[in-house]
Amino acid sequence: MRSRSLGARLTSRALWLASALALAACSGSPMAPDDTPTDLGAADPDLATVNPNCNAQNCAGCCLGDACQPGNTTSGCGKQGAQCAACLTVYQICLPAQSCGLDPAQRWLVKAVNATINPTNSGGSAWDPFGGDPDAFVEFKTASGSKNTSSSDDTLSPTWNQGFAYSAQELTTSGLKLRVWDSDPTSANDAITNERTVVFTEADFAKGRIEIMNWDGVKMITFLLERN
Ligand SMILES: [Ca+2]
Ligand SMILES: [Ca+2]
Repeated sequence: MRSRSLGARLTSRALWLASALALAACSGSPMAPDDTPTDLGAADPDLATVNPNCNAQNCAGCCLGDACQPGNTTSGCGKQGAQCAACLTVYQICLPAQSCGLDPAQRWLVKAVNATINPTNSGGSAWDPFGGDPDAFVEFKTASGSKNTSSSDDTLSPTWNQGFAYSAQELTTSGLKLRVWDSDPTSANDAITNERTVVFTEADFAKGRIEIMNWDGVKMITFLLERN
């Protein structure tokens, strides 16, 4: 039992080391800082696995096997002799710093797909006279102005499939101020939700969608993120 548990500990340490190395390679980090030319000796056990044909000393880009690559393409991204990374082309490019990431200039369509609305407003009344269901639309607001989807009328399950395009830079910094309204022709529109600022993350772009649950009068709403 003792040796078995020691074995498990060693395996877990090996896995940890392997993931740490993989992370360093993905982020294009340089090799360990002590890998200076004076350290390069057969006696140094740290350097046993350094590739003599492609490493931090002889490759400014990234290594693909023995070959040093420029390290600035989506399929081979990296610097200072790190292993070349393949960027996730759904949303990443090889950035000027030679690491994979979201292209800040890329424009993305943020599309309101559909929602489920509570049957009553916060006061417990129907959204419209005579028990009428709401005519929901979504407002998208940024520093440069406000835009609305059209309304999906007389339903607690609106569908829009409409949206607007913004740069990744804007979506990941200031974000979007979103709000759902009930369009009312003869009075001020009823607010189905309060305004909510959504700042998008790389994980949202990787997933290509966000869902918001239990947002005031909205039980659930889905937005898609599509390259524009
Ligand atoms: Ca109303
Ligand atoms: Ca209405």
